[in-house]
Amino acid sequence: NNRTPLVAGNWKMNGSRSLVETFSHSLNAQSFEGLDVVVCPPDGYLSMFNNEHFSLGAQDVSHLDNGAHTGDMSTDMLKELGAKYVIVGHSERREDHNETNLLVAKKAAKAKQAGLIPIICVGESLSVREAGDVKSFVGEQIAALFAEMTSDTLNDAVIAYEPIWAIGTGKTATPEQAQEVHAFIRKTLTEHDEALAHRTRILYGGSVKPDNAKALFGQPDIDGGLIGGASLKTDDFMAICQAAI
Ligand code: G2H
Repeated sequence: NNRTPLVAGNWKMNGSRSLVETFSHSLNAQSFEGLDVVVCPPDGYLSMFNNEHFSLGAQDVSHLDNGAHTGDMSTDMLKELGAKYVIVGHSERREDHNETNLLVAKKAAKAKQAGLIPIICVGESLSVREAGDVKSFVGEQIAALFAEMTSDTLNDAVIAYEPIWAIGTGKTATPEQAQEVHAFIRKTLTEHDEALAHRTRILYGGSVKPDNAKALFGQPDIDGGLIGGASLKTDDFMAICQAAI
């Protein structure tokens, strides 16, 4: 395939001004030929980066333009702060803020419309997996996107498969388990638009570490990773980036 691999670090509610400086320095000292590298810090840190060799992303965005929505950030604000990407529908937002498939689809559509690249997260809980319902569950999350977006508007969007049972738990999906769902997601996209399915980058997320990254990224339908815990240490994050090249 000719998809450019992508590694995105999701700092979640972590980091500091000094970590921003450390990352700016370390990542700019490196060149990542043939790889897109993205760092997604809390919004307030976005404009503190000096990002010559990598891009910035936000961790969430409002599906609305502006107005009386205390605490929310708009696509235009994120763009002014330097974001090129935005994560939408992370399981922590779905859980902590009751975000539904419909809202996530609206956020993704809004991001695309504003010229941001959405990294749309999907993935099942342990109970869904144990019940054998992974494909119907993830299939519904993908189908919801097409209710708000066409294959034209989904163009260039990124999908991240993050099994909830593997997030921050140290339990990674095996490369085979991940590949099976990635292939399913690509097949689901194919049913809508074959060219879109071929182009779309599908990232794996959930306890990716330097020592398991290579095997995961080596799978045919895994086009990089969304990295949480290991994205807070420059050495680990850069080792994971190297594994994707
Ligand atoms: C999944 C992932 C990054 P971690 O949430 O989004 O986090 O790598 O810590 O499991």
